[in-house]
Amino acid sequence: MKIQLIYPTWPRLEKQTEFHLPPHGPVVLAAALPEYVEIEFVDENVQPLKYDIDIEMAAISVMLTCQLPRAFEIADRYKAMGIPVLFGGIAVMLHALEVQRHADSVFLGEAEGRMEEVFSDLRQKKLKKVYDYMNNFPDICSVQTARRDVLKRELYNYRGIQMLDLVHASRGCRFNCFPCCNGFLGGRQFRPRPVEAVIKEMESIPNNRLFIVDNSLAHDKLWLIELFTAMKPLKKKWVSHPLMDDDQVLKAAAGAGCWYVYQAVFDTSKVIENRVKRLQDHGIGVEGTILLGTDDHDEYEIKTLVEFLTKIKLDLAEITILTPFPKSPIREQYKKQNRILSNNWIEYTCDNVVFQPKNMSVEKLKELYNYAWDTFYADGGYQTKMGELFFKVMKKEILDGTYRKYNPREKRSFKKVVSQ
Ligand code: B12
Ligand code: SF4
Repeated sequence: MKIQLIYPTWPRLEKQTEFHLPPHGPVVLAAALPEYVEIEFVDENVQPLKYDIDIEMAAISVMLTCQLPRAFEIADRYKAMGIPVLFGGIAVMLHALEVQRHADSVFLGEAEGRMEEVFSDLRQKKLKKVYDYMNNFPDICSVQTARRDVLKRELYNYRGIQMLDLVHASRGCRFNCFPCCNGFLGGRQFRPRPVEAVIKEMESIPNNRLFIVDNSLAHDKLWLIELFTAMKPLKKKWVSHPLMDDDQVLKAAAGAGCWYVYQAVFDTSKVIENRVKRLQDHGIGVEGTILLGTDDHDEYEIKTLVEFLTKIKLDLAEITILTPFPKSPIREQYKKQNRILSNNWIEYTCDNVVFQPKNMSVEKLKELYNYAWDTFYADGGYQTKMGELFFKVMKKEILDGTYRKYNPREKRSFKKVVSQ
């Protein structure tokens, strides 16, 4: 049985250099499909979608809200051709009712252990309208090594530089930060994968550079140390979301190849300044993630924050405009206050103002957003600073003998690379 698995395109942040990472949700889903399912995978961000292939179903994987408009176009076209359309992924869970209008079937939740049911229904032409597994999480041990073989790897490079492969070591997050939908999606309970399963998956990836996409690596100190200790011999270099601010953890992370981390910079306190310094002292780069437009932001606050970003010497800054995504705590608040200005999902890219800011006009917030990017990157653009980070990783790789020139067609396994 053949299906087309589609990852629709989405608009990138205008101020950021356009780069494409390999999708993650679809390859993790692919590992959960029954063996008899043959997959033709299309990542529309890097390759054209062709509708003239012989398939029994179009399966559309949607991660971002701003991916939905394009996903709906694709679904409507397939439905008009009489081909059943199944939707799944993060944005599908967040926009379940709206998605149902464009789908034959909608899958909500995590896919592991649930796909035999869906495909057996498809075979009998009895697909259900909704498969609802929200808050009914599969055993974390059932998460398999993702099927990266369905990707066309040569499409993921930036000017000849090898992009990172995405991998996850845990699900869930016990925090419930105001702009985030992860509490709704993966639940408030931290669910670590067994370390052996993660290491087995990492070993299988023919790329020395990884992005560990876990919500945050700040939940369980013992598990983190166990994970990093086991990762050390792999000599991978990796990027992640925030790391636990603990000397033992930072040391173990640096020893395991931590290249840089994302760190939210939400105020100008010593706590943030020291945290960034501690990371950098361990040789870990820092990409600050900065949200503009919260209720305590006025023009003065934003300009002071931007000055602080430069002062604390972040390696990179991803500055975005607060966006009230469905199912996030902040959206509920703004809805009650009648402050949502647009529900046009294509604008939910994090560089548009889609709500009424408290202390300034929409135009002023947009102006300050541009000011923040232009000021932070005044002495070298995004590309230059990103280049410097890549230079750092190359130096680390040369030092431990894992550096190799990128050859997209090379099929060597990672094991051969480390034994060089
Ligand atoms: C990786 C990631 C990215 C990568 C994506 C790379 C790529 N090539 O796709 C990058 C870094 C580019 C990215 C960017 C952004 N991201 Co992001 N990202 C994530 C992250 C951390 C992980 C996603 C993931 O891999 N999850 C693990 C996989 C295994 O889970 P999954 O996708 O749900 O898949 C499972 C099921 O859903 C199911 N499934 C998946 N697809 C399908 C399909 C079918 C048919 C079926 C049946 C099942 C199914 O099977 C899988 C296994 O169970 C999530 C947070 C999170 N932890 O989920 C945020 C997240 C998705 N991102 C978010 C945001 C806000 C953004 C940005 C808009 C803003 C920003 N600055 O971060 C930008 C985009 C800006 C722009 N316009 O360019 C929000 C989503 C908001 C929204 N509603 O749109 C999230 C949820 C984080 C949050 N804090 O709330 N992101
Ligand atoms: S922002 Fe990060 S730490 Fe906060 S709830 Fe979301 S995933 Fe968890």
